[in-house]
Amino acid sequence: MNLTKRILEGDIRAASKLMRDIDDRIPTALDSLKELYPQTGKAYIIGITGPPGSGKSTIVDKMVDIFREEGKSVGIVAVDPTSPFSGGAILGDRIRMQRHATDEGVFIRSLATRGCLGGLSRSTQDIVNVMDAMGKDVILVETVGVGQDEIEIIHTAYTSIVVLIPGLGDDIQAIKAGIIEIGDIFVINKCDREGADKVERDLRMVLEMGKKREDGWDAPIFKTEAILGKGIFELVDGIYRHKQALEKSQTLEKKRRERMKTTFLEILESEVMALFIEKMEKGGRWETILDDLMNRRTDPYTAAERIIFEELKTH
Ligand SMILES: Nc1nc2c(ncn2[C@@H]2O[C@H](COP(=O)(O)OP(=O)(O)OP(=O)(O)O)[C@@H](O)[C@H]2O)c(=O)[nH]1
Ligand SMILES: [Mg+2]
Repeated sequence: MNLTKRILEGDIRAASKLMRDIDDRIPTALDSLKELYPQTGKAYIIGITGPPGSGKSTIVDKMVDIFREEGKSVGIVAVDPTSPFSGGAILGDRIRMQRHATDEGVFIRSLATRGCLGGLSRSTQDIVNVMDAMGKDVILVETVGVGQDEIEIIHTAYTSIVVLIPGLGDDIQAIKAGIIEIGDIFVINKCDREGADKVERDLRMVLEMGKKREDGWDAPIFKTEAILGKGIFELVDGIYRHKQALEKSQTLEKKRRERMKTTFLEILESEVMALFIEKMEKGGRWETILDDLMNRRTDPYTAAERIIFEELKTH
């Protein structure tokens, strides 16, 4: 039986094989992704981001308990852009979900920044699509909230959760610029620690100062103590309420459309780039172009236009 068929039947080993092939950029992976695509679009995608060590994985782990109790199957993608050590195999330390490792209804995959052509966001999307086609009801994407990449990844989610912890101090100002806008739901985790109320007050202030959201959604704040599972039920309920609000206001359709556009542009971009790079490498043209640029015989703008023009002419 072929790989695609096995994946559609929920075969975990087949799915893992495809995900490895995607990582290694094996050309047949693209064929499988094409075949799987019609079966995607059913899963509900949730993004969770926040500072390193804020408890994202612990929260995910506890949410999975609830989803499983409700009979939902779950996919987890842990994006790990900072660690040079991971690469699809780490399921141990950084991801605290071993408890679910033997559960057939939970599929966990971690992802690093390597193989960067097309970007982390594209790779995440591919993996999410495989899990979606496998029939996962809920897909959780965990990413450390530090840079632009993470924000892009979060855009693929329908509900985005931003995790903060006490003791961030003035950092909330720094975070504000980047990730506050993307939060549909906020979590203050590690509420057993001192300062949870202060973070909450600060966050509320920042949220109130910000402009009112177009979709009319008022982002709630949940206080959790994830290691003990405290507040997680309320959080999951908050996700369901957000989902309902999205459906009611037809924003979910809009989000799906936007997500589609991002994916398509990313694929287009990476395919076009791959094409041009291959072209330049083949003809040994890299050196010529670089020489010309170094000697100021040409400028990078003209050089780029020339390559594009030549390519278009030959088609
Ligand atoms: N005190 C306290 N510790 C917590 C809580 N939740 C999680 N932790 C601990 O915080 C540490 C980091 O938790 P993780 O869930 O791995 O955090 P993370 O955000 O996924 O970390 P990275 O993926 O490495 O960025 C672990 O030692 C957890 O046990 C909490 O509510 N209170
Ligand atoms: Mg983690």
